[in-house]
Amino acid sequence: MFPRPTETRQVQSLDGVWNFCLQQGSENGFKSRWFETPLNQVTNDLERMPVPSSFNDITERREIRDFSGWVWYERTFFIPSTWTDGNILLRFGSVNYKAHVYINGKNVFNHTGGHLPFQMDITKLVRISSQNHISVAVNNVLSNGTLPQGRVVTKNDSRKPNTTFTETITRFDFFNYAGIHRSVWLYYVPKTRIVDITVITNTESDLSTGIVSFDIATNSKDEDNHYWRIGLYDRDDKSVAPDQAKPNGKFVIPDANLWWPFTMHPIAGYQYTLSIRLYNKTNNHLIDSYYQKVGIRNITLSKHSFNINGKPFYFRGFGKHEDMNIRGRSMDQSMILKDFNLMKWIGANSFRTSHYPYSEEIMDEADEQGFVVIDELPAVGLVSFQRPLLEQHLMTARELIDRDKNRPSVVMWSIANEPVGNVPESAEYFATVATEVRRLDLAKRPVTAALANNKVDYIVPSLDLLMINRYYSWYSDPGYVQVIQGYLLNDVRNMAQKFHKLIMFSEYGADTIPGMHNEPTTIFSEDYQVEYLIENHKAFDKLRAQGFLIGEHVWNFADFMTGQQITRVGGNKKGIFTRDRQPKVSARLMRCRYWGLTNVNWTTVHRQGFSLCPQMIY
Ligand code: BDP
Repeated sequence: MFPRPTETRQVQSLDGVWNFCLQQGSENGFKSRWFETPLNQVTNDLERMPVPSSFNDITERREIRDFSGWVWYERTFFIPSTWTDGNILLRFGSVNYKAHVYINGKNVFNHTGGHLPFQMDITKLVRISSQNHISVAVNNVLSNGTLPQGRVVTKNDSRKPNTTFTETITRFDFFNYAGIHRSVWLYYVPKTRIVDITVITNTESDLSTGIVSFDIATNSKDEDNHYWRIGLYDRDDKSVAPDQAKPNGKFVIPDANLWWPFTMHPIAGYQYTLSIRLYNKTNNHLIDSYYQKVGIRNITLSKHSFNINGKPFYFRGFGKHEDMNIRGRSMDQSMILKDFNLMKWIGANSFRTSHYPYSEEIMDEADEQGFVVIDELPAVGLVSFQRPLLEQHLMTARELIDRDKNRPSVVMWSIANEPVGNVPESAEYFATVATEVRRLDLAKRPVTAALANNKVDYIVPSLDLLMINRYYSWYSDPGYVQVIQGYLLNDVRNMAQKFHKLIMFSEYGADTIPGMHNEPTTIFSEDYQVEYLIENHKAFDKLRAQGFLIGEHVWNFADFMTGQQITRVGGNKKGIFTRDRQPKVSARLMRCRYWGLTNVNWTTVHRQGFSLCPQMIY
């Protein structure tokens, strides 16, 4: 449950500037108990570090940018003197990759895996009457047992004898940003409280009656002494159905406002509020309350379409990254809102959280603005499938589903991106992950994965539908856009015939240096990107006519930083927008394509300039 303040709950942010240092060479902050003393007493090398942020690009020090190993964060904080009756929780939105958390010198929690929240109870460790100290040791090393995988190699610094440095080799191209990436909260909650909420929505076949089923859990051992008041309210705060008195049940809403994706209905992203209140029977005091947003919609797969509220939904959008200059992979509200505005401008209706779960703030915005999300686990480029990795994969799936299970925006779970295809044991591995995801998600969203080529026989049986990443005339035959249509049509028709599953494009794209132009086109120019996209779109349109293609996501929304590789000039440049969110020439092409794929003809769109854009410019 996201830390939201209510009548019974209070929130205090620990975001701000923390102290920071690297643990280098022979130093061992655990043995030397760095968590017990202020960091300025153990090192002269202290930096001031913003939270949330990646640490890599904040300083002018190369060894911090490229660091592999443990880093230490610390700060002090006060607890309000009124926080005496309840419990005090500490919650991190995400820390990449491992975090060991200490409060006043005591280890309170260790967490493995970035991109997902974790929370701990620190009531017994904090002092109300004086300052408290928090330190967090963070490790960003990737191995065969981490999700995603990677490895660290040690190299000699030839300028100084016996001096080494390390390089992280990743199985993905995006920069391995690390640090406290999302907000840190102190959350004061009642001792007896709501601890979990599950909401499942549906519509009756008339599509106008909405059903909201709910199940609420508490940590109470004394249920008999409590009573509930659970209500459902519309956007104007009007009750839409009689209140209920049990922690599980169902609301039936005649003439419901359904949650529709952007461009599918004039009101996109409509959400109700489930008001949950727990009272004490003896004195009628409010024990706890929480307000959960609810979007009513249903998802079905039919032979030829992916349906939302019974209507075919065609995915138009992007593979993205959480990536921005200076702050790296940090949660950043300005970036989030800018990205949603650009996606609306261009006529997209969906995105994939490639290649890891995105911040709750992004997901909230998708719920709110009616963007459809394919929620991806951080399983990118897996090459080996041992038991410890599987355990981590399952744990991450549990954490993600626990976090996002109530979100109307989330319509599918993607359990991997481009795993290698020729390892027989991956069949059982993915079957186990997919089964667990289906077990955990009571809303039974479809399970999918993004596949790089045709060697997918081991994973496909575990998937409800297929996402495919294809780069004809980029990674093969670069410069020859004339190959695209033939190869794509052949490849995708074969897949459709072989597997009999719905298919969507989850990646296609070409690196493009903004400002580079030529005719006839050559790779890396803006003109080549446009030509490349047009040829792909022609193939998509032919495939669409055959009834198994359910969408297209271009790679990538914006340019993003990568590790240093000779195939990347200042990062991956396949963005339709630059890293600072300005349009390349291709943005207008995509705008025509995406709006052209809608049935929308509303005045608002015309006002935004859509009427200037011919339906199909090619
Ligand atoms: C795909 C990967 C994606 C890369 C992309 C590329 O899924 O993460 O960024 O290639 O090379 O294979 O641009």
